[in-house]
Amino acid sequence: MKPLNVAIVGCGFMGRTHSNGYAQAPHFFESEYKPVLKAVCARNRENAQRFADVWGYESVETDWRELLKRDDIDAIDVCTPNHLHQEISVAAAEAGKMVLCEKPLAMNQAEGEAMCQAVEKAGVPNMVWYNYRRVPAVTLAKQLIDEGRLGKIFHYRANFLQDWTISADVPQGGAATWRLDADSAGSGVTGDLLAHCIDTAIWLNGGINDVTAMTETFVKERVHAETGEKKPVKIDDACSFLCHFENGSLGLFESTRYARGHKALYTFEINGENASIRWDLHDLHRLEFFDHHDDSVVRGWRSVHISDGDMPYMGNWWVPGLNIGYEHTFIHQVADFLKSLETGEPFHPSFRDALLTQKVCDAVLASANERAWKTV
Ligand code: SOE
Repeated sequence: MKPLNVAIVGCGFMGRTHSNGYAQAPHFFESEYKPVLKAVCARNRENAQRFADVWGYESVETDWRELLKRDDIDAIDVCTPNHLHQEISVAAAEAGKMVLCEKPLAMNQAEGEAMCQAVEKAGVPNMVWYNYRRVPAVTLAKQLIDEGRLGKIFHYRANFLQDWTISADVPQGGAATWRLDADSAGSGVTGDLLAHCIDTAIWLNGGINDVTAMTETFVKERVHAETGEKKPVKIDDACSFLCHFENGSLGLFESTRYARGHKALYTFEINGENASIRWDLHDLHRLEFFDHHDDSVVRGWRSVHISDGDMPYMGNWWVPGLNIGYEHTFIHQVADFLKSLETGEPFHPSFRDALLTQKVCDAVLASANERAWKTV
């Protein structure tokens, strides 16, 4: 097996999901390549060392620039807050490293464009961790749509609902709450949650032409965790938008961190001329399917349990009837990335694919600010 020497920058929640992906992929998916966990980088050496001990990283760095000088590292995994994605990814590409970047690609379209140019100029493999494409039920939805089973698509509807920032005592900034600080995150739910919905939507239903959006920031001031100072909150707590897809269908998207009772309710529904599809992250191994061609006396929504060996990815897991979960989406992403290295086929979503989502996010925020339709 050829080693793929990986260094990860950042060791929070996402660092764990990716590390588990590297560790598990070779156990379940055959490949010429095997990820080797070479280094973890974090500003705090103790945190990095603890992470290295848990996940089996061979070494620790506290400055990501040191990783780029090392010949024993092939790929840089950027798991930092969003404001560091561009600088690290561009420098990594210029150093000839493959770049695997956490979503969203960047703080905005201009940064994203610079990142695409850097990886393309360097000719290095690249990918963005929009992991929900690789939930087997979502991959199956893509197959059903591509086979034409839905026919002409009229509607695409998606939600991503959470409730973890309702309390005004949640601070902004710092390790656990940087997503509330515009300087680190760029935006709120738009770049964090809607970005997932938009990536899946573009993948399943094609490009988005234009958008009209509204955002709200319900808690106007929060204490900054690092300075203790109370500062205005500049991220969007909630965002909804309407759009036109290039295929003529209409889109309706909603995301919030203020939907009491919902922790991570990502759902989508697609209505076509012949059939409809519905999916829900809380029940991620099921795909709901309605086929208008069914015999009318038994016609209705079916709930298909995605566990048989002929369903996407499932032949590599347990026996029919047994579920897999959230962490497997990252394992699938690693397995597919290794396959792309083997075959030389480009991996999707690439930086360029993720830039499309970034453009929609920018248009959504501009539309909400200006209270006007915006072309993407
Ligand atoms: C936010 O709470 C978050 O962790 C996102 O950042 C992830 O991308 C999403 O998959 C789950 O929710």
